[in-house]
Amino acid sequence: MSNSNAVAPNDLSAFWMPFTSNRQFKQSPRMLVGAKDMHYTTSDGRQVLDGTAGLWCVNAGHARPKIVEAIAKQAAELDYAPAFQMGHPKAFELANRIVDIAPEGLDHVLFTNSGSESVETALKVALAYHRVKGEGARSRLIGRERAYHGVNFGGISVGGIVTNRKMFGSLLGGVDHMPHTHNLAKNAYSKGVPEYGTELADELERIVTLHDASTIAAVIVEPVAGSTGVLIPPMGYLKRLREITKKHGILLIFDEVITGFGRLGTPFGADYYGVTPDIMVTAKGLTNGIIPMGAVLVSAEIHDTFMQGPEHMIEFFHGYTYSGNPMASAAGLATLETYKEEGLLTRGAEMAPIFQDALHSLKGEPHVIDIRNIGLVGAVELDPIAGAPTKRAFSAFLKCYEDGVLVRTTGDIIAMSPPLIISESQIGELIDGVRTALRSID
Ligand code: PXG
Repeated sequence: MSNSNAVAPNDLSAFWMPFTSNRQFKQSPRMLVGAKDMHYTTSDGRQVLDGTAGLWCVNAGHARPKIVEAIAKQAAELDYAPAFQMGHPKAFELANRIVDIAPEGLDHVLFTNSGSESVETALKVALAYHRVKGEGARSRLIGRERAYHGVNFGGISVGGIVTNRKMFGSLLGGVDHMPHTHNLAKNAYSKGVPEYGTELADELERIVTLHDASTIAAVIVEPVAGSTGVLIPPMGYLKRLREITKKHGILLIFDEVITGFGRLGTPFGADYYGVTPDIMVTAKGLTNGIIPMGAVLVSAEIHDTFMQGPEHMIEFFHGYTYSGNPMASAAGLATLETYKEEGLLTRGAEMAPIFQDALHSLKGEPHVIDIRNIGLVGAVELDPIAGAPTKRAFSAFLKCYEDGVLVRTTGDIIAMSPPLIISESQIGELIDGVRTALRSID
């Protein structure tokens, strides 16, 4: 393929790549040089089916014209505006459009530049909210084992992935964790929301009893834990967390960085489960992954609590140089328009049964010990090679890529989260790619 971008850089050493086996990559690089709709183009001119929406973010597919045009136009019109004590119209417009599609009761938006920053922002809002209300003793944060809430200090403190935590000292104090909800013995090969384990939500009552509710600020959970390998909470679990938090005056934060913007077949995970949190953390799909941006939604009750004191005073001492920046706002607006025009925030619900059937056809293939799915998220868990965890899934990933299909792996779990525009035949192609890989690896 003649594409001037297709020339691979000749020295890969300077870039220390994120969450990557750098030495393995630099020995045999996997370089992407183009993308359109459902496909990437590689530096050697191959087409690769995107089974992961980039990193769970390109929900409308790649290089969508409306978004591309909006960014180009915005760059020429207003490239940057100071984020503090100044405004520009598109940030306000985008906040309104987000509130329009968000669950009822989430009425105000703080902008960030990533999921990790959205998490930090949400935790800080929660702590400050109680303090402004005169309940500053509520300083504890409760997360969950195996949770992923980004990579900054608050996020890894409430997060529960050991490899992401163990190198970084004692983290935030006053954090406790609920147990994760993964239960292969009872829930293996569940289709959609698994049946067993609702009572795990009652562990929150135990934690509240241990510390006393008056010391707890917030509970944070992913409606579906994505990064750790697609752990879908059991039936009734999130409703129960909502009841317990409400009863004790504890804020409930949903980290919807992955589940937001149509991934489960509903606009947000909160809609899928019929549970509204006090704070919702988003990023990724907000701008279709094109320009980094996150948004934290809060209830009117939380927002209004801060709006007091002298009017010339800053109400919340927090924000980023790029909060709501013009380029990201333009990308966000065009993305939400694309979702709306094409019905993408609910298309996942139509495609989910097709995806589910295709995915579960992998039962019985070599190494497979579980398959799980919800909306357009799927996971295939493999039996790890004794003494070499993660190796088998990584081999499957490499084989898939060689054969023209992009999947993600975490531990020995293969995860899939294709763009929401995926067709039935492309679902077949994706699953067949995984099947071929499973049959060819050790
Ligand atoms: N919260 C959740 C629930 C996430 O999944 C973040 C926060 C952090 O977002 P940023 O934008 O700071 O990366 C995430 C990110 C994967 C994968 O393949 C998942 C994420 C990022 C990269 C890869 O599982 N999730």
